[in-house]
Amino acid sequence: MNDVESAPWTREEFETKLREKEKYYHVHHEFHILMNSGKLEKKAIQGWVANRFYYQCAIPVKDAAIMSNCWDRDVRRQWIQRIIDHDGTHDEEGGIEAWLQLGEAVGLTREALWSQEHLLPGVKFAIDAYVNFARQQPWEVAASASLTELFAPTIHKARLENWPRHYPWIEDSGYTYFRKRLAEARRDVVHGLHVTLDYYQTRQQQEMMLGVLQFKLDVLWTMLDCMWMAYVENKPPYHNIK
Ligand code: AHQ
Repeated sequence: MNDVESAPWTREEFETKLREKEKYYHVHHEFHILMNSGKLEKKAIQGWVANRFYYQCAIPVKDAAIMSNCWDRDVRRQWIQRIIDHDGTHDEEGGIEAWLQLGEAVGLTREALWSQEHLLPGVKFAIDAYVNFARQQPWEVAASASLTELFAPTIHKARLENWPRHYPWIEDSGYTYFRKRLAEARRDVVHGLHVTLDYYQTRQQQEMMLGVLQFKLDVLWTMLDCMWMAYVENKPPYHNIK
């Protein structure tokens, strides 16, 4: 390997490499393409909301795992906001409550979400892989996996623009989460990017980080593969077993 190829990328070059991963973001998955063009049946929307509830509940657990590995008080004082954003506080509800309202807005009960009765095995495996990754990796590596949110504002905006038109049966109260997340994702990405651009110094480390981001992109993509089988192909696990 000659010197030029092994030289670390500048911060700008590194950030560009990260942003080039947008093409693998799950907004481009056919499930989301059908969803945002109004082609999903009600049961597919309900299935997505119910399965994504497990992801929303996993995020604060994942972020607590990151904090449990982090000895830097200043980082923890910033990172804890992510947990509060989802769990809420005694005074103000958070994203998990907003997602329960999305569940009710699409015709599911809160109990149906909490019970995990719609949770597909493959969706659970993908999400649990992300939580376990955060438990086992150095906190900076787990933190950098959250940078798929570089691409998240687009997807929340797409839902807010397309769902009311395509799915008029969904109550407006369901959109609180997407509106809330627009600002939170933008704020979280600033911190996540700072941690990432500081931590990965050598070219080899920077290349490794692209692999970390691809792992998280794979988590999101795989979740939708499972939902495609269940709610578009109508072939949930064991559908053919009598
Ligand atoms: O609602 C989402 C959320 O709270 C988070 C936290 C962040 C992380 O720590 O990995 N990622 C994330 C994401 C959320 N919503 C997803 C969506 O499609 O609505 C996108 C997802 C992400 O981009 O990782």
